[in-house]
Amino acid sequence: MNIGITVYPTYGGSGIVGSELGKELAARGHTVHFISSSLPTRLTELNERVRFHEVEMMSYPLFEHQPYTLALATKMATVAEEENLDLLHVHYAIPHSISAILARESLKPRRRLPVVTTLHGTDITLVGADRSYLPITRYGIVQSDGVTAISDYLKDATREIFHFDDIRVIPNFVCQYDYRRLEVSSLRQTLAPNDERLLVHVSNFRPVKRPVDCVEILARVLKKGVKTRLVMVGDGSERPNAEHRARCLSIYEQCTFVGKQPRIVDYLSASDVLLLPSDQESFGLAALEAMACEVPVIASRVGGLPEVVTDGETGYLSPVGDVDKMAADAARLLADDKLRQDMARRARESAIGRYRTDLVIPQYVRFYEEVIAK
Ligand code: GMT
Repeated sequence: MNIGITVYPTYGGSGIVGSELGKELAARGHTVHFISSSLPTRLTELNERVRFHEVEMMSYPLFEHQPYTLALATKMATVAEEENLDLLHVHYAIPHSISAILARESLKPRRRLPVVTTLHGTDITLVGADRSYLPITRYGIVQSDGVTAISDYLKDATREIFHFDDIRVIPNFVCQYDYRRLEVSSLRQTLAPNDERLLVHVSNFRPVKRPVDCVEILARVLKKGVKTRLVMVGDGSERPNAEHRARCLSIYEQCTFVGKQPRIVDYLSASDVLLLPSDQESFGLAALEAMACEVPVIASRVGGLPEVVTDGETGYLSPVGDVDKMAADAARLLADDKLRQDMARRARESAIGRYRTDLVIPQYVRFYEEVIAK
């Protein structure tokens, strides 16, 4: 198949999922055309089967805000014609599904261009549900030729908010070969030089991820007498608040803020437990990637996280903001090697057993075939 894929190139899990999906499809013989404002971060290598088409934006003094949605629609239609696309798959409903539908309609009746929209979470629960975007988001979803969601939770949320439920749940996935525990003793030595246990948090440090809670959890774990450090991977608006809180609690020396990192697997492989205390999480790709690297997860019991993390088996779940319980669970795990190692093994088994690429990518391919055949 010849598939067009649009993602947000620089930010968030939906861009990662769309980019990895494209690479996996290409590895299975399909040709993938990424259509986006810049090269998606995870797309390090372009070749005959993985191509990139940049959306060009004309600036004009009259445009207070550049009409990206229209420029994207134009590019989608152009690529569809020039590259003979069979289907357009957009990740994140706003504004990508609207652009895709405009592109599809502009090509009628010359060419058929089915549109598949994958819902990732905040496009429904935060942005899409906002009064200013709700009707147009609903339109984009209803008008798509096929809609997928990354968890049962998100399908249910979409039904409730948008009264629409013709949605196929296709979960996020992880490559079992790329995401596995590596030997990274020198990184571990740098991050935990005195043989401390190591907590890790990986996110884009937006308020919804509650990174400040990670610092609160570390403070409580240390009070329980477990020698521990925290490595904070990523960057975003909450990072200064997390750093400030660590200074206030006099534990800044036990934290390492490393910013955005290209080799997340190395940081996961160096760590003992992942903290994901999010306010909302429709799936929790960070949890899945950690589990694949044998890192148990301490997370909030929200959204799709209970589908990914099994409480007491592959990690522990707590109410949002319950840093006391999260710290108690973390301390127990960090102090008990046998408990942690058992959980780490089960975490990998669960991640690979349910979400490995071989299981999930064919679900997308089948869905495309069904949509094209409609
Ligand atoms: O929350 C983010 O990091 C960004 C956001 C996105 O759309 O890029 O993530 C959503 O999609 C991810 C990939 O499918 C999911 O793993 C995240 O759970 C989801 N985030 C939220 O629902 C808050």
